[in-house]
Amino acid sequence: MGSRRLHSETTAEAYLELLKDRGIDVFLGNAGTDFASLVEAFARFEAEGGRGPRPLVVPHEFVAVSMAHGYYAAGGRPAAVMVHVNVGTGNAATAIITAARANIPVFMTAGRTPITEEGLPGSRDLHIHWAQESFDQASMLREYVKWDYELRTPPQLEAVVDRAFELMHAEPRGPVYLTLPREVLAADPGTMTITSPPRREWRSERWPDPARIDEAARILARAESPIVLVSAAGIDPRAVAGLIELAEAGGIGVVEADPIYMNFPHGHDLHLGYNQAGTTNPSLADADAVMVVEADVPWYPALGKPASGAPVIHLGVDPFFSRYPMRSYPCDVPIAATPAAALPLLAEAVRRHADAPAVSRRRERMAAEHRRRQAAWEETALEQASASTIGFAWASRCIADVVDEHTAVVNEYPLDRRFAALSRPGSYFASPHSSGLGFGLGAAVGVKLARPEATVIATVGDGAYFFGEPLSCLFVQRAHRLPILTVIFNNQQWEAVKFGALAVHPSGVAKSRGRFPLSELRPSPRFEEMAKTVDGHGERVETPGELPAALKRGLAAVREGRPAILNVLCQRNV
Ligand SMILES: Cc1ncc(C[n+]2csc(CCOP(=O)(O)OP(=O)(O)O)c2C)c(N)n1
Repeated sequence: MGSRRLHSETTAEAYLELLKDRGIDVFLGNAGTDFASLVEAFARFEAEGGRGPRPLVVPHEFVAVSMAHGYYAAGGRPAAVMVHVNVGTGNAATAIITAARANIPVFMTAGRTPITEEGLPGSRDLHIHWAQESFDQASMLREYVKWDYELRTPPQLEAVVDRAFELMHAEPRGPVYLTLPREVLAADPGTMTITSPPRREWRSERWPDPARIDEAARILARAESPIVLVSAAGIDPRAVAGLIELAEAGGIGVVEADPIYMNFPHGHDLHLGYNQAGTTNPSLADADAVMVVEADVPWYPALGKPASGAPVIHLGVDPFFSRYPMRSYPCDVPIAATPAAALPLLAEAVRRHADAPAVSRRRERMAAEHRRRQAAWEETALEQASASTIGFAWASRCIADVVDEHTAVVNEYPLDRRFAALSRPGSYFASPHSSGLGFGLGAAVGVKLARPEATVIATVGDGAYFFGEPLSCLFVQRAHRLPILTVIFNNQQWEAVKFGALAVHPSGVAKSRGRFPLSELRPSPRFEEMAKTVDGHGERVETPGELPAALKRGLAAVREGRPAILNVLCQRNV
């Protein structure tokens, strides 16, 4: 067992060295006076050679946490985020809700106003140090973090950090929250010896119950029209491979239900399309066996359900979504397991139970349906190519056309996957279902941070763009050399709000008058001009024919290292 001696003048210094030792490479900070000893420690590392993570200043807390989210989703490694006491925590809260609902580990930390009113290095010396104290600072986040704690004294540093790490990684994963009082960070920790590498291993796949695998395999093998509904398994490329193996073993159609990742290749002949906000895939009603894989909302019961006789299997690390207060999907066969571990076993069991000619028949039938649906989508996209206004289908299609094997798309809603044929694991990241608007911009910059060689495209609505703290994101792109292309689908409204009114009041006054107060975003700003503030590239695009070349120009600017913004004037249906 190894150990390391830390030679640190302050606990802050030891803390940063410890984070680096535990695999934290980036420290996303939005600082205040609580950071005093961390600023000093980073300055010392700069002078003496890096012993800590790379510090990146991020001018808004929501962006910092969204970046950590994208960074983990794309790279599989958590980032440290630190914000200023209670006020910074408040600004970060929406992004923490998002990370929690997506099971994304974030090492979330905040200063804590000095405890003492005088007498210690770091004691209070400003008006804010009284007014920023909370009775219970962590209570703001407690419902959405897996663990919270305050670093009370330097000797517990290693134990506290290791506890945070094991719990954020334990399944189901999620953010943790640690507060760091100023006196503790400023204190001399004395000589500190840490265990390195740590003896707090957390990697442990959840293997499925073999009896449940067999039961599920029999159901899937015997069905005539079995389908899988999947949302989030694709964060792990092994799960994508496992899903392909399962689908092919049983002739099982796959529907991506409001997908958060690329879960199953769009072009695979068993891909049957999508469920997306407000629409249920037609295959659901025809299915005589349904398997839900890492999907919190596999269908919308108010709009359509599987046939009552169709057995339902749920597979996921937490197939009951235990942190959701209410969720009532029928479940006949629960399989609590890591999808990447369970899917190959299930595929193998299905092969054992299935009748090969029946599988071929099913597959042929599904493949015909796949081709029919794809042809219809193709037709819609091409029809929009000659419209006078840009439609969402055409815009989605044009974006997919510029995607190569190094591109990642981060989509906060508008990109419609039916028209964007993505097939590579890790090529797509969408807004998690808790839908705290603004996620997309910061997450996209985080993806770029995890994969500096990748071309990153963020697709956002004009509404989402406002929420994403765009100036902070542009600052980060230039300051930290993380340029991305942002494509704004600008329909000059919050159309989701309008759809909500129509769904609840289908023949109401709003509909008959064609007026939807509180949903219009007019006059629309010249979003493209924001690029000028960071020497980036900005364009306004108004007609379908202009879009392909504009995308190419945007990407060329990004390749030169400049942030790019396309303000695309468009409507969902044209
Ligand atoms: C923080 C936050 N505030 C408000 C909402 C409610 N909301 C959901 S979608 C939406 C509109 C988004 O507008 P835009 O990105 O332009 O997409 P559109 O609805 O026009 O397609 C709003 C306001 C939310 N999800 N999150």
